[in-house]
Amino acid sequence: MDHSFTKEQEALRKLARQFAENELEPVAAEIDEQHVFPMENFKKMAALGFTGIGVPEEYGGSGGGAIEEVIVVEEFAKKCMSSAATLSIHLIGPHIIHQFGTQEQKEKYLPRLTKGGEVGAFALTEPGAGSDAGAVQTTATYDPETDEYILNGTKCFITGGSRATILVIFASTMPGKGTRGLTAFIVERGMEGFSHGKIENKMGLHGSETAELVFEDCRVPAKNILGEKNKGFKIAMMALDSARIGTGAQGIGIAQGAIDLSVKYMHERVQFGKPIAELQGLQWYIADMATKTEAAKWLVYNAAWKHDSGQPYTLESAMCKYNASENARFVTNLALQIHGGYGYMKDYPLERMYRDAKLTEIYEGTSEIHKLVISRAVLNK
Ligand code: COS
Repeated sequence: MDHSFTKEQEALRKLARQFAENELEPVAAEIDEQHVFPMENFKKMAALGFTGIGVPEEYGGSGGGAIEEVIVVEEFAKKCMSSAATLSIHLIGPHIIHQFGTQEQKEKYLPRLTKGGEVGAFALTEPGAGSDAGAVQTTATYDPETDEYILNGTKCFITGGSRATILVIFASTMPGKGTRGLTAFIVERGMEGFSHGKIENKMGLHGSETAELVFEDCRVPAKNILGEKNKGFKIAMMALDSARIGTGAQGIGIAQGAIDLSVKYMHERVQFGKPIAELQGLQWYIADMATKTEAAKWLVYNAAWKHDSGQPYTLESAMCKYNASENARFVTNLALQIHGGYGYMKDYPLERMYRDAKLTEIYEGTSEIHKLVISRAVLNK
């Protein structure tokens, strides 16, 4: 059993770390404060190949797989969770178009979503279809005269939805059939009848815009169906299995970032005549934070390795996301506590990280949904 990363993966980590330190960290507080999506940083990510991870070079991608995605997202999340989330969720689009798209769809959309620097989005959730993803109410009705589908409905909480130009959205082509009547469509910004609604005012992740999407008689060519008609639910589930590894990577990254800050602070901060690193109560906090984060990392790396080696990984992806997200909240909470009053102030990054970490327990499936997926697999249900 060999746990080591390849030389190329180590070099990628170095590149991602430098990018995070030089480009992401300096703007992390500002984009949080101003609630802005850093489009110029996204373009820089594209120029360095980060937005094309997992897509072959022939389509403008930079190759690699889930392990490479984990490495980059983990490094980004140490410094700026909004940027890590933006990249991680953007990657769902190119990945599923590459996996399920026709040759024509791949040639048309992948170069734009990879080196082209356009933002992608994945739109499944609706006001009445969150954890119960099969309850999608957006409809897609076929018009045989024009060979188009007419989409009507509203999506909500869509990460990157206000910036995305190429979106994979899920609509019902057989209303009443639930999970067995959903179809995935590739929708482009500019298609008549498609617009984004309000941008949400969230607790955290302010540098990643979360938007409502509105479809009002939006005509989408039938050739934009992704995969098979009425097989969209399985595409969504497979996309989420993969995406949840990315969320796990966000969780381990932000946890490690919080540990790094805490270690530095504990050596610098003097109370009772000595650095607080010498206080056993806080040493035990650090021991818990480091141990649990190390365990979380290996669950994430293992899920990524199973993904890349072609093995089933639904269970591992659910476990790693559930564990890494709960650990991210646990660690950022203790890191804030170690920083005391300073941790609660906006002058330090901990209060932002604490708010940002919380979302990992909710998006891409809640912890409760992951416990459902895990228990079903363990109990063979
Ligand atoms: N991969 C492939 N297929 C899958 C799958 C997976 N991981 N999970 C389920 N399926 C298939 C099932 O095999 C079943 O196929 P058949 O119709 O051939 O029998 C079908 O999908 C329906 O599955 P199931 O009966 O398990 O559906 P449920 O309605 O019980 O829902 C959960 C399953 C709860 C797991 C699903 O709705 C879910 O993941 N919800 C959370 C959604 C989410 O994460 N939202 C967050 C944000 S999206 S941006």
